[in-house]
Amino acid sequence: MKNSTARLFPVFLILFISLTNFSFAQIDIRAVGADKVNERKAQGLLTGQEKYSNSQHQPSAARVIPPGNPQTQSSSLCNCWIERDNTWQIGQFDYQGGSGGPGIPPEYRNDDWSTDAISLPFNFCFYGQNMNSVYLNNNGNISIGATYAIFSAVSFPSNQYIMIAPFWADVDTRGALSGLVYYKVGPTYAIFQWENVGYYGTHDDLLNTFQLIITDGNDTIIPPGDNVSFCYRDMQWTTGDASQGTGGFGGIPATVGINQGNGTDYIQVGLYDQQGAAWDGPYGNNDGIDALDNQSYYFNCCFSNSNIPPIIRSTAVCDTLRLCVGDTVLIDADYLSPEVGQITTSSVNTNGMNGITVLQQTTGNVAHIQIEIIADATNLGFNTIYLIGTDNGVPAQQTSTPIVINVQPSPTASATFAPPSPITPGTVVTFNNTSTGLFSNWDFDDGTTSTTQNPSHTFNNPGTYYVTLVSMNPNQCTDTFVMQIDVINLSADFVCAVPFICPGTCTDFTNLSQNATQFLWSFAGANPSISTDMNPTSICYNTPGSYDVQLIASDGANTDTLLMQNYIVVYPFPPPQGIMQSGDTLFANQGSPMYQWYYAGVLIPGATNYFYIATQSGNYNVVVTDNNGCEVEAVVFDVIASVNLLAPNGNWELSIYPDPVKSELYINGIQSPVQKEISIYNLLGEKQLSALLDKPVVNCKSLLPGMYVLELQAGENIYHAKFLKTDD
Ligand SMILES: [Ca+2]
Ligand SMILES: [Ca+2]
Ligand SMILES: [Ca+2]
Ligand SMILES: [Ca+2]
Repeated sequence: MKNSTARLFPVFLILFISLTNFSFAQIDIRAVGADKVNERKAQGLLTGQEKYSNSQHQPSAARVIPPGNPQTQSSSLCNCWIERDNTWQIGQFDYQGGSGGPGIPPEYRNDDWSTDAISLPFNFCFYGQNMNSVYLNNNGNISIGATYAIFSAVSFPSNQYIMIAPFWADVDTRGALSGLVYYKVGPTYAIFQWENVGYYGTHDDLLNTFQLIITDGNDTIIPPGDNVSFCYRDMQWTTGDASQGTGGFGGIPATVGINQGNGTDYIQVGLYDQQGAAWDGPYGNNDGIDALDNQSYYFNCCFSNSNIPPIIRSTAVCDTLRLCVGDTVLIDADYLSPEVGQITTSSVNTNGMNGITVLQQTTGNVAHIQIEIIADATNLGFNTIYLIGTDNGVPAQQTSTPIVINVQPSPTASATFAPPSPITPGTVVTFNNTSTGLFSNWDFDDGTTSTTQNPSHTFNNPGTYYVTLVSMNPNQCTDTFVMQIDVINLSADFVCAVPFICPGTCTDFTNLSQNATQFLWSFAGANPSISTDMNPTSICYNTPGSYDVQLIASDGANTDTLLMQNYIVVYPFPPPQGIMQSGDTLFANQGSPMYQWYYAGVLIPGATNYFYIATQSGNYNVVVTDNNGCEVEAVVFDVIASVNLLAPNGNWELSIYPDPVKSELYINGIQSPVQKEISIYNLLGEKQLSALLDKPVVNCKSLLPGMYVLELQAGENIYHAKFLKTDD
């Protein structure tokens, strides 16, 4: 929309401009009244074409700084900015203008005013013509042939304005916080600087800082081959209130570029109307103000009506990059065609330098290239590489940007240390520096450092330490070497779940060591007697006694030993067992706390008394557990079951009747008057009754129906008989 307006606009304006210039420029601002002009702009009634003169303007020639001025310094792609000093002067904005003027000495704060022509003591080549004076206009531009009070910019090309515009927008330096516009003229250059300038109307909340340099084309203040430089520091606003801006943005965009006024010779960098750093090239979308921050642009605007070589845009390209071997640097550059529709390609000429990789390379109206340089030992000293932008104009033009890279040798950092990691707290570590650099800087990662060549250091606390050695050459190139040292609390510890065991049994050990990786166990009196397992199992002890266990835990470098004396207790052997058979009743030795009978190797549930009445013929065994829980076993073969008789132990017999019995059970054959102890067990060996008998009868009425065993103890003799109890 804006571009098409700009193209139609000039047809009507050529005559109009000369007319308006003539008419307004001749009217003294004092005759019109500055307040009235200001009021009209505030009301939106000024077009910017209106221009008034100031009859009280006193021409004062610009000071020309003599050659050899020590303040002159060259700018570079890396640092285009020329610092202002006391050889500069404030722009005298009281010659011609519109709103907000004329400026009043000494600061000449104003809105849309211009200086009188500033003479150039050199030829400034502008599209084929040598220019010897320019006007400095407050609104971010200089012009040739006429002052400009216009505050709303137009897109280039335009056949209206002969203008070099680092930032054509509605600058307003009347705000209290706004800076001023300065300039300096040297023998072969002129510099113009808008320093922290505010925007219309009188706003100073956002400020822009930018610089314009023009030269004779040879001055080294800007890179060779160019005669115009735009250089930016922080840029913060784009649009004044009279250009439909709000809060410094929106409305009619600011224009950055150069315009010869013939509709064909021009350069445009972009049109800016918004916050942020968006930038898609000179045309396309409007651009963000921060895309200009710290940028530099160099142009040769001496060519007339010809294809302009691509223009580089880069902040990273310095005149000399100093790199140490191994350093990595990224360089980004854009090449503007800059003509609408032209396509530029980017490339790099490494010129024999190694370690250069093209990471990004795009082609378009704006071509982008990103290269990575890893400084290589094969390129010590000065190297020159070239970033190149080539357009597809006729004839094709190429811009080759030299980048000088000084590669410095780097040392190699390396070291050894002893004893090896891991170490235990309090260990003194001795470092042996094998670096090639002259200077060493150690960081032990515990808050202490050293510059000793071969330091020793004590690590007092457990942890992982990254000891860093920086080795440095006299040229400040460095290399870094990092060593990991683990400081650990090594401890041997273990437990045995069952440290009290029966002879002939085995036990297991559980490792509780910390930070150990290797283990050596010693088991006195056991089989095996040593083990290197982490958790040894099946450590067997045959002989009663108390035994030591020792564990030596190691992390490969350090050891810790734990000796547990008399830790394993092996119980005495349990008393031997045997089975005696009496009839169908089997007797183990009495007096042990636990018995378990087995028939044919199969556990008989409930058969846990010291005797068992065989209910079927075959092989029986009993496992007897002693007070320590140790077991012993006895076996009896070929038992004949169902022999129901009282066992008299040889010399006399007893009998019981009736059988089955309902209540009174009589025992016949008891030798009186010896007192007898009687007990009745069920078949599981559980005692049901017991009594001292003074006559040979037992009342069995309370017994449940079933088979029972009567046990009679007379002195040292014990007798057994089986009987059946029935219901009444
Ligand atoms: Ca202005
Ligand atoms: Ca900015
Ligand atoms: Ca754009
Ligand atoms: Ca071009």
